Amino acid sequence: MLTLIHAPQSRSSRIVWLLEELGAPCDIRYVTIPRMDGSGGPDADNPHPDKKVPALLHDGALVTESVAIVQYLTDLHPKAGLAPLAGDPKRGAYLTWLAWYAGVVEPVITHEFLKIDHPNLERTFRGRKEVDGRILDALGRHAFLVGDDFSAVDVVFASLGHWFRSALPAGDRVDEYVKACIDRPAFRRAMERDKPRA
Ligand SMILES: N[C@@H](CCC(=O)N[C@@H](CS)C(=O)NCC(=O)O)C(=O)O
Repeated sequence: MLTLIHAPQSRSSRIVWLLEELGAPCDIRYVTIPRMDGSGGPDADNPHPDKKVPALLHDGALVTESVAIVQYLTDLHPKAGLAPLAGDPKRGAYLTWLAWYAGVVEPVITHEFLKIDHPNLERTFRGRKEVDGRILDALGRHAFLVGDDFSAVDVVFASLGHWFRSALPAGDRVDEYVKACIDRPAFRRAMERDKPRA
C-alpha cells in the first residue's frame, strides 16, 4: 500500500498530480509544515527525517525527495507511459532532466530568489542563463521537455512554473507549455485534492 505524506500547496502537490496521471491508488496523509506566513509547524505524524514533504511510504519503505518519488512511482506504473523505460533511447534524457531539476534548477532559483551570488556557486551550478537556455532549447524543438510526449519530467517543471512562474524562462513559449500541462484533467483532479484543509 502507498501513502503520500502531503501538505497542500507545497512541493508534494506535484506528487498528487503525478498520482492522478498514473491512476495510482494511494492514501494521502495530510501533515502540517511551517509556512512562510508563520502558520503551521512540523508534524509529529510525518516520517520524513526533516519533517518535510513530500514523503512516500510503500509497504513500510520510506522514500523522500521529489524526484526520487517521481522515479519510484513511475517505476511502479510503467504502463502509464510517463517515463521512458530502460532501453528506450529517451531514458537518458528523461533521467538527466529529473536529476538536473533537483541538483541544479532548484539551487539556482533559490540563490536567485535569495539574491545570493558567489563565483563558486556559478562554477558549481552555472546560473539562470544556462537554466533558461536549456529549457528554451528543449521547448523550441518539441512539445514537452523530453520530446513530443508528456512525461513525469513535465509534472515536475510545470508544477514549478504553475506555482512560481518567474522560476521558468519568461515568454509565450513557456506560458503555452505550462498551460498545456496544467490543462490536463489529471492536474485539475489533483488541485481538487490539494485544497487547503480547514
Ligand atoms: N528537496 C526536497 C525539498 C522538500 C521541501 O523543501 N519541502 C517543503 C515544502 S515545499 C517543506 O516540507 N518544508 C517544511 C520545512 O522546511 O520544515 C524535495 O524536493 O522533496
